[in-house]
Amino acid sequence: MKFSSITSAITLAALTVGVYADVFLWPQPQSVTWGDHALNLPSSFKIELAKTHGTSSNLQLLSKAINRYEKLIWKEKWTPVQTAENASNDYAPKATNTLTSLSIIISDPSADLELGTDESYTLNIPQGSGSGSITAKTVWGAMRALETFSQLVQAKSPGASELVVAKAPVTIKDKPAFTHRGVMLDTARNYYPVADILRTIDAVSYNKMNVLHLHLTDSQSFPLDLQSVPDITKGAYVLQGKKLLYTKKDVQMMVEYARERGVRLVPEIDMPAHSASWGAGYKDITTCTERFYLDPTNQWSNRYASEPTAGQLNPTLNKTYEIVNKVIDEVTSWFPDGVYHVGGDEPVIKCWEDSNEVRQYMKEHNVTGTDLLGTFLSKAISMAKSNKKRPTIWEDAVTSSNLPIDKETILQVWTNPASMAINAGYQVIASNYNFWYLDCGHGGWNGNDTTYDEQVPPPIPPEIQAVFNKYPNDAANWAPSNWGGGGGDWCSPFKSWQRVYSYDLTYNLTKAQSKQVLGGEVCLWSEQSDTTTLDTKLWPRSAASAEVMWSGRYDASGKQRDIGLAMPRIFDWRYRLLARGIRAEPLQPLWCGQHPHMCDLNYPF
Ligand SMILES: *[C@@H]1O[C@H](CO)[C@@H](O)[C@H](O)[C@H]1NC(C)=O
Ligand SMILES: *[C@@H]1O[C@H](CO)[C@@H](O)[C@H](O)[C@H]1NC(C)=O
Ligand SMILES: *[C@@H]1O[C@H](CO)[C@@H](O)[C@H](O)[C@H]1NC(C)=O
Ligand SMILES: *[C@@H]1O[C@H](CO)[C@@H](O)[C@H](O)[C@H]1NC(C)=O
Ligand SMILES: CC(=O)N[C@H]1CO[C@H](CO)[C@@H](O)[C@@H]1O
Repeated sequence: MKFSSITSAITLAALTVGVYADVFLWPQPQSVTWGDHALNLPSSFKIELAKTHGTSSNLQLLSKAINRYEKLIWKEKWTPVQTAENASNDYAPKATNTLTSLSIIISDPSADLELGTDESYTLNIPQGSGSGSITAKTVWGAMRALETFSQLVQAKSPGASELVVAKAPVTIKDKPAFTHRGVMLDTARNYYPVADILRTIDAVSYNKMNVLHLHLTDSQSFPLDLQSVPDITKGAYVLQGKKLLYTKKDVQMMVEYARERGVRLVPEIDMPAHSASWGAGYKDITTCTERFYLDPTNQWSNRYASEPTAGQLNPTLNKTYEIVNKVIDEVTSWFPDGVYHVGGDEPVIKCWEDSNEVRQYMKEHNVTGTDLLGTFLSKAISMAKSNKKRPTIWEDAVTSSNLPIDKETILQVWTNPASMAINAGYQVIASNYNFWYLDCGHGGWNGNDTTYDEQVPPPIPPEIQAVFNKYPNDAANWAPSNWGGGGGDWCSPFKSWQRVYSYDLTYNLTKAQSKQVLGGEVCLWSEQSDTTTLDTKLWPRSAASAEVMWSGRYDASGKQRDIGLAMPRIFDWRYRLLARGIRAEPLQPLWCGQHPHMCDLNYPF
């Protein structure tokens, strides 16, 4: 009798210590060890910069980051939405102590944010009362550590206003698998207000990504208010009387906002194709802008452009290069990052051949359209280099046409295997559209497309039936557009988070070749996206890519990371992004997060 009342007293005491939910981190650090204590955060809890390290202006940025994260943890008071995978992972600590502060030590505070910046860090939370520590080489690594720390902190109980770090002592040793970890956003097919870009920078940094690549201009619009070419904004969208522009002030604000969060803004002005919008102000330097993008045969091979609307820069005129030079000089001066994207994708020679002037030039100089493309890109690349920028271009000009482009250029690989670009001598950024194009799977967007009108599956066309007669096993692949097919979208299906997560950036590459992969970018082309859809299209799928690029496709033991094990963490992370103001789309019914693995495709365990 007496004995049992003592046991119940002990049980009561344990309950007042609290039972904390499991801790979910995203992206997964390279190494974590957990303990079985808990640390309360008193309201006096402080994150401090150790006093010993000089006066680099980067430290002021770090101070701002410290302020942000101090506010964030108290505002967020995170209560995990995901239930622990095993009930025993919801844990009752052996003891509860106090975390008085977190102290940051940086060894190289003047190291700048650039391609290749060291972002490694070590984060230590002790078991007993006292101070935790972050050690990092650079302030940029310390910013990543602050993000991780914020994810360790949770409400003491659901909805409580006290904070706790559970599972202490915690030791995290971390560094990214790839140096270039980005999101590409197309601001030309549809325009995004500046606030959207700032919010995207927030989300990029929460995911420990470090690049926002802005595909600023395209054939449809030129939203950049450049001063050196004043007529260029005649190519900007005007919507209900309002010109949709990014001014120099806007850009400076975005650049600074991004830098404070350890994010590089890489600008792209696409050329020589995807540039009809230049023609609104400078018609004489463009070709085929008055054309429909297809010719009357409607044959793809006879197109003037790969989508509406047609128009390319004329590569034979001195005036073209004068204007291109002004544009590149000014854009590179607005965006301080060391990398500049020259564009270069999807050139269509027929658009050039449409011009009498260009045809005449080709004849006189005995050059092909591909020669002209090589000349154009080489000139644009050397303009970027003369502004001390490392040029990047979309890969297809080099891999499809074998052009002799400066080997310092980074090739962004989207359609061909990375090995093609690497074997040709280039470093690459991986963005294969089969995995990382976030616009895919949304149906077609052409007007007057009657292919959707199929009330019943159409009969197999005779020429396809003939193939199946020969290769019956392939017949299962037959899918009419609306009946299991692509639904009028060139890159369907939709790339689900699992598909995004499965992309192996170094697939089929040797160790030596893999070293040439700088990282990757998920891409959102904006034909069917604007401010109303931005967050749901980007998040949480870009977060899946962020873990691939930070943690790597394989863990320390060489094992491929598992979609099943990632599910509960990304489920919780999506809710955390929501709490931070990012309208990330749901991945599953809430029920699934509350019943771990009960929504799995295969019988659990
Ligand atoms: C949960 O518990 C089961 C059964 O003991 C075990 O097989 C599984 O690995 C555990 N999962 C995790 C994530 O701890
Ligand atoms: C264009 O520039 C080239 C090289 O600078 C020069 O030789 C040529 O005369 C120029 N052509 C015209 C039409 O100005
Ligand atoms: C034109 O160029 C081709 C390929 O470089 C070459 O074979 C041909 O002899 C040239 N023709 C003239 C007239 O120079
Ligand atoms: C794999 O690598 C080989 C050799 O580099 C290359 O020829 C092939 O196209 C690659 N295949 C894929 C699917 O990447
Ligand atoms: C519904 C519709 O407008 N259909 C038209 C689409 O374009 C073709 C080719 O010009 C016309 O023949 C259709 O009438």
